[in-house]
Amino acid sequence: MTTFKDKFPVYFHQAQFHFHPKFEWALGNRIKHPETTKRVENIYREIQKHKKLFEVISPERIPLKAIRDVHNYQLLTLYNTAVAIPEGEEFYPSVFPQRMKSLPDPTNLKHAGFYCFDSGTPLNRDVLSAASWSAAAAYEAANHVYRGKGKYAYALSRPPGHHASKDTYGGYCYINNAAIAAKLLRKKGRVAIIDIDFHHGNGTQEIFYNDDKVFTISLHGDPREYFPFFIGFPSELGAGRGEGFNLNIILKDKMGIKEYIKALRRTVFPNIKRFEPDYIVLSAGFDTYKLDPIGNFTLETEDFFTLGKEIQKLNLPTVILQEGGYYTKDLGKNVVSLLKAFVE
Ligand code: OKP
Ligand code: ZN
Repeated sequence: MTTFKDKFPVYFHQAQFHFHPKFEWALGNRIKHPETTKRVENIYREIQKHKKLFEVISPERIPLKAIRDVHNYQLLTLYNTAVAIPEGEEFYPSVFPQRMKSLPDPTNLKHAGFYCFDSGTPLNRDVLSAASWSAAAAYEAANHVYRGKGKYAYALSRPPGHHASKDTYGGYCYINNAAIAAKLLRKKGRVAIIDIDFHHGNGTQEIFYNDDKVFTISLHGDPREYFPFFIGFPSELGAGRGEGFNLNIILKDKMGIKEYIKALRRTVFPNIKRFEPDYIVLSAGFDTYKLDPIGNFTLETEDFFTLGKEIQKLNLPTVILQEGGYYTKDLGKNVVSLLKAFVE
């Protein structure tokens, strides 16, 4: 008798295609928004090309409780307010009160700046749906691993999540997908989140800053030069019970796979081994790619396999979540290259 191996699960919902941010303000210039549906289309297409390896699964609706575990009521109310924005329009806040004395009202779109920290993350009628389904994909990928259905799962989570905190959105992120996944997994054990996106995972760091059961690790470009600019330094170690459970590693401009692996082996893995996690959540950004228009590293397509193998060799149940990556043409190839390291 022939036995068939389960295919590698890819969680994705069609509603994630229906969100089209138009612009972002980048250093004073209005540019076309980099977080396009072309990104998901390219990944989706590449995954369809490997039908023998992957199975696309549409997630169920995410329990509201799972989102409320990560975000506060006001932020979600604001997304709900944005559902009333007319079709084809989007809203960018232009006043950011920085927690000055204020009475923010999340049912008033003009107050959006209280909850937002950049000008690249528009609100429109589709945000709530697209971000919820993105979170649902992450939740089900985590649940797949949580229930022991398989050791690995991937969520094509788009919009991405790692910049969204409990009460703020920004950096193209509205709901923190990695936090949704980690909150579920931490019910059964310790979780290490490894963020390999080019940008610091500030939202994820903040959500677990006081948590000693979730170790947040981010490797990224220098925040003095790159988004999110004001956070992501090695001196940020966690606080309270969470002290010692946050790790930031700044990598040099133009850095390639050799230096990346060196940072993993020298700093990340010894810390992970000491922590003894039961699960890994991998915030997988591909804006470290050599041709990426936003990131400034020099990884090649094959390097994502090498990088994935390093993490796979930890031999732990791993949930892989899509974060950034803006060189659309090669994005799918890069994603599949990383995922192949986990295909058994
Ligand atoms: C989101 B993720 C570049 C301006 C930067 C924000 C970058 C958000 C990155 N023209 N704007 O971490 O990939
Ligand atoms: Zn990024």
